[in-house]
Amino acid sequence: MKAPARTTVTAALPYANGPLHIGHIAGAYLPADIYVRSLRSRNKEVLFICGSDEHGAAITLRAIKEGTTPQAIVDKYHALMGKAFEDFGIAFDIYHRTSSELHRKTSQEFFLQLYANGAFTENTEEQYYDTEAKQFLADRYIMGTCPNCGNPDAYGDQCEKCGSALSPRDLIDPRSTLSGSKPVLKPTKHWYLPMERSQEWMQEWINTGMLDGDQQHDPAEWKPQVLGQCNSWLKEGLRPRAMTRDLTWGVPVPLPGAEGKALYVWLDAPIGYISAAKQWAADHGTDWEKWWKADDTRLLHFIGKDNIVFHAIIFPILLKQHGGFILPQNVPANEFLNLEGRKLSTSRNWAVWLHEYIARWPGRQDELRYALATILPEFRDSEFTWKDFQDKNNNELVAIIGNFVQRVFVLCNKYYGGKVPEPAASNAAQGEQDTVLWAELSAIPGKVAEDIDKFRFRDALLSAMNAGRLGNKYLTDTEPWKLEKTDPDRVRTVLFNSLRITAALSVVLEPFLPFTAQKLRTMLGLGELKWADALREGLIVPGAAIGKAEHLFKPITDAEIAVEVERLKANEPMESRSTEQGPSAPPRADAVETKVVAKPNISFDDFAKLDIRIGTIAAAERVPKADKLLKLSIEVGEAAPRTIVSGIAQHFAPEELPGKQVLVLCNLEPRKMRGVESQGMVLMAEDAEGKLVFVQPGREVPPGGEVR
Ligand code: B3M
Ligand code: ZN
Repeated sequence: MKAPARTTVTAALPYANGPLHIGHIAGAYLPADIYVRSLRSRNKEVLFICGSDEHGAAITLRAIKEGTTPQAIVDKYHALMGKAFEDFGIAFDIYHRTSSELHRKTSQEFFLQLYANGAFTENTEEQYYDTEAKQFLADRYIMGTCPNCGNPDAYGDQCEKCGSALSPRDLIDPRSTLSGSKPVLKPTKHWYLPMERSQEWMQEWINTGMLDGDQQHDPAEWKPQVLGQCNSWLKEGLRPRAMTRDLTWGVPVPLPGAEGKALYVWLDAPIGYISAAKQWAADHGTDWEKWWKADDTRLLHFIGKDNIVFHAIIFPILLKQHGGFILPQNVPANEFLNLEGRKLSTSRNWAVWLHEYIARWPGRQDELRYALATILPEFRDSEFTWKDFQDKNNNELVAIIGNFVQRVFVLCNKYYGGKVPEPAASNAAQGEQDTVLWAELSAIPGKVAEDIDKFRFRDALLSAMNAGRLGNKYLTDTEPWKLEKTDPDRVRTVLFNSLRITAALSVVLEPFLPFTAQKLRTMLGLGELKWADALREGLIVPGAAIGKAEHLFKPITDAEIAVEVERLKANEPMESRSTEQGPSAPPRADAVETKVVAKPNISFDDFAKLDIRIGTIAAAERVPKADKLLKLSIEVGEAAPRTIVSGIAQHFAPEELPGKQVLVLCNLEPRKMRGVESQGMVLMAEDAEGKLVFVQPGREVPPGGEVR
C-alpha cells in the first residue's frame, strides 16, 4: 500500500427533498468534517466533496406532495441544506448538485464508457404503466393490497404495515398513485449491471484488500459492521441490477431508443462526487483527475449504514468497470442516531432540524457539534436527548473548557493588564506540577490525531477535552490566586503555562469545535494555528496583548430544555405519549407501528433519583376546554393529595377512576397545564392497539408505598 499523497473525502449526497436533521449530521457530515479538519491542520492535502442528490423518487414524490415541480423542490432544499452546512461549520471544498449540466455530462460520459466496455446487459421486462399519466411507474408510485397482511395501502417496494419487502407485481389490486387508475403491464427495455460477474474479485478485495495483485486497503481498518454488511450481500450472491429507469426526472440515458429513460439514481448519485470534484477543479483552475485516478490518492466515503452496499460494492464495481479510477480505501459508515427514545423520522417530524436549531440557538453551533460528537453512532446506534445536550454543555463545555479559559483570562487581565506574563527563569518557580503537566499534555495532540485517523472520533474528543481537564487541575493544584503577594514569580509561570494550554486547546479542539477554536485564537491574539503549533515553544510571547475574559459557553437551563422537549413532543404519536403531556397533537393512525427503541443504560444512581410511589386516585374531573386532559387528585402518603394533570381523558371517564391504584412519579418537576399545576406524573403502559392502561401494584398497597 502506498503512503497516500492526498485524500479525497466524500460525504453522502443528501437528497434535496427536505431539510437536514441531527441524524444526517451524526451519520456522515460531522465525522467527515472532523476528519478533514484534522488533516488540514496537519498540512495534508485533502479535497472534501459533497452536494445535493437531486434525482430519484425521493424528489418527485416530494414535488407531488408539495404540489410543485421537482426543480422547485431541489432548488429550495439545495439552498436550505447548503446554508445549514455552512452555518454549522461543515467545511466542504465544494457543495455541488446533481441537477447541474456538468453532472449530466459527466454521468452520461461515464455511462457511455461503461456501455462501450460491455459492462451492461440489456433486458426487456414487463412493468406497470399508467395509461392516463402516460408513464411507467416507479415502485413507490404503485399502491395496492399487501399479499402478506392485507394492508390496502402497501407500496410497490414495501408494505409499511408489516414491513415486508415487495415488488410491484406482488400487490393485489394495484393502483397508480399518479392517476388512481389501474396500471397495465407493458414491456420496457433496461440496461443492467451484471454484478454477479464481479462476485469473485469483490469478495477478495473487500476481505483481503487485494486487487489485481496489489494491496489496496487493510480490511482490519474497516469497521466490522461495514465488512459484515458487505459479506452478507456477497453470501447471498451478487445479482444483476437495473441501471436505468423509466423516468423523465433524472439524467437521460444517452442511447438511441432510450427516450423517456433516465439513469438509476444510485448510478448517477455517486458519480456526483466526481462531477463535484470537476466543478471544484474548474473553479480553482486546477486538475481534478489526480483526486480520482492517482494511485497515491486515498478515497474515503463517509456515509450512514443504509448506504453501505452502494458505496462498498456497487460504486466500486462501476468504477472498476469504467477503468482508470481508484477504489475507496475505506467506507467508514456510521450507524443510526435515535432521538428521545425513537427513531428519527422526517415524515413524522420527529427530528431536530438543523436550520431550526441554528435559528433557535444562534451562535451555538459548537454546543450541538460537541454533544453530537460525544455520541456519534460509530459502532452501534446511539441516542440524542435534550437532557444529555444540556448535561454535556453544562458539565463539560461550561465546567471544563469555559471555566478554565475564564479563570486564566480573568487572572491575566487582573494581574498583568491584559498582557502575557513573563515566566520566571528561576528553577524555584518551576514546580513539580509543571513537570507532570507537560508530560501529560504533550501526549494529547498525538493521541487525538491517532484516534481521528482510526475514525474513533468519540475517543479523540475525550482526549482533546483532557487538555482542558489538565488545565483545570493545574490551576486547582497551583492556586495562583493565593500566591500573588507571596510568590509572584510562580504566579507568572503558572499563568504563562495556562495560556499555552489555552493555545493547545484551540488546536486539538478545532476539528470538533471550530467556532470556539477561532474565539480562543482571537482571545490569545494569534492567527491560524496548525496541529504542530499546539505546544510549540515561542508561540505564546511574554508581553503580547491578550483579549478580555469571555464566557465561551453559557449554562443551559432546565426551562430552555423543557421548551425543546415540548416542541418535539407535540409531534409524538398520541397513544404512547407519557401522561403528563397535555393537549396539542392529534392521534395518529400510524402510531401503533412505532417501534420501541432501546435506551442507553443508566446508572443505579440515576434510577435511585426517581421517587415513584403507589397512589390511590381520590377524585378525577375534566379540565375545561382541554378534551384530552383529566385533573386527578391522588393520595401519595402525604398530608394532602397531589394534583396531577394527565392526558388520558380519551381513554378513561372521570367517574371510573376514584379508588384506582396507580404508580406516580412524584419528583417530576411540577408543570402548569391549562393553568393547573401538575405535581407529578401517572405511569401508563400502552397495549397493542395503542390504548393506555394504568400500571398498578399486584395487590392493594397503602398509598405512599415506595416503588424501587
Ligand atoms: N441520497 C441517500 C441518502 O441521502 C442518497 C445518498 C447518495 S450518496 C452518493 O441517504
Ligand atoms: Zn403487509
